[in-house]
Amino acid sequence: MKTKITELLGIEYPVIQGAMAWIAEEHLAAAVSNAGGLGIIAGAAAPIDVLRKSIRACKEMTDKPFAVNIMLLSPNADDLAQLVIDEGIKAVTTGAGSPGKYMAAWKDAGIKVMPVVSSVALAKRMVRSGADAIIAEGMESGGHIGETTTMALLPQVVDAVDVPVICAGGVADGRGMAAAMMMGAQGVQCGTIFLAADECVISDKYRELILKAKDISTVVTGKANGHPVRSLKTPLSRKLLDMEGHIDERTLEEIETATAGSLRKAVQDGNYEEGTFMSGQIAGLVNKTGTCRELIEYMVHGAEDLLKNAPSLLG
Ligand code: TUI
Repeated sequence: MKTKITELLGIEYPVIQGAMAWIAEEHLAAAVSNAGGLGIIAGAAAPIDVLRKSIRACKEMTDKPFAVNIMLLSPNADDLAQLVIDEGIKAVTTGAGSPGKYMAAWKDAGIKVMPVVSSVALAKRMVRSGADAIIAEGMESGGHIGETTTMALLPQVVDAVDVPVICAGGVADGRGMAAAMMMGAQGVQCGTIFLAADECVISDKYRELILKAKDISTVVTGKANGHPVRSLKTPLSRKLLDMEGHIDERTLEEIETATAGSLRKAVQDGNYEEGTFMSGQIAGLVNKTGTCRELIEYMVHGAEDLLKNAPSLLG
C-alpha cells in the first residue's frame, strides 16, 4: 500500500502507532517500525535522560524510521524538543497543544512534523506554521481528546488542508482503515490495538481490561478542568465523574490528588482501584493478542481486500 504518508516517512505500511504516555517506549516503537509501520516513542513528561536512553535503545533495536511524540503540556517540552534534534530523529508528532515555537528549528533539522489535532481550525493553524502532515484525531480515541468524532472530523480536515492527513480514533482493523482511506486519509494512527501487542510492555491487568472491554466500556473524565480524558470505566473514573458533578475549589484539589500518577499506576502496577486505564472506544473490537507484525498485517491486508472488492458494491 503506497500513499503520500509511506513516501513522506519512508515506511512500508501507512500505519502509525499512537504515542501512549508511559506505554509507547522503545520496545513497542521498534516492533512497529520493524513490522513496516511507524513506531513512536512518547516523550510525555519523561525526564530528558529517560527519553534519550529510550531513543538510543530504539536505534539499537531497529534500523527503520521511528518517531518521537512531544506532549506540549509537558513542563519539559522545550528540552525534549531540542533532544529530538540532537538525536537526529526523522519525524515528530505533537499533542495537546500547538508546536509553533519549535517548528522552525525542527524544519531546519529536516524533521517531518505531524501535529495531532482535534479540530479543523487547529489543523489549518498547524499547516500555516509548517506541518508536513496532520493527524486528525476523533473523540473515540483514548487519552486527551477533542469534541468531534472521527467520522465527522476526518473529511472536514481533508478538505481544509493541502498536506496528507492521517486518521486517528476508532481504527483497529481493516474495515476502519479502508473507511479512513475512502474518506481521504493517507494513513491511520492506532493506539488501543497496540495495547494487545506482545511487545507492548504494560501490566497484565491493563491488557486483561482492554481484551475484556465492550463498546460502552470507556468514559470521558476531566471535562470540568478543561482536559477531557477517555479511559476505561474503573473505580477511579467513576469516582472522578462523581466529583465532577459538584465542582468547587476543594473538589478540584481532590481530583488533582486522585489523578496525579494514576496513569503510571495503571501501566506499571495494574492498580485497578487507583489507576487511569486510558483506552479508545474501539477497545471492544480488540479481543486477541499478537505480535505487532501480526496486528499490522491483519489490518493492512484486511483493508486491501475490502478496497479491492469495493467495485462489487456498485453492482
Ligand atoms: O495529546 C493527545 N492525547 C493525550 S496527551 C495525554 S497526557 C495527558 N494526561 C492528562 C491530561 C492531559 C494530557 C494523554 N492523551 N492527543 C492529541 C491531541 N491533541 N488531542 C487534542 C489535541 C490538541 C488540543 C489542543 C491539540 C492542539 C491543541 O491546541 C490548543 C491550542 O490552543 O493551541
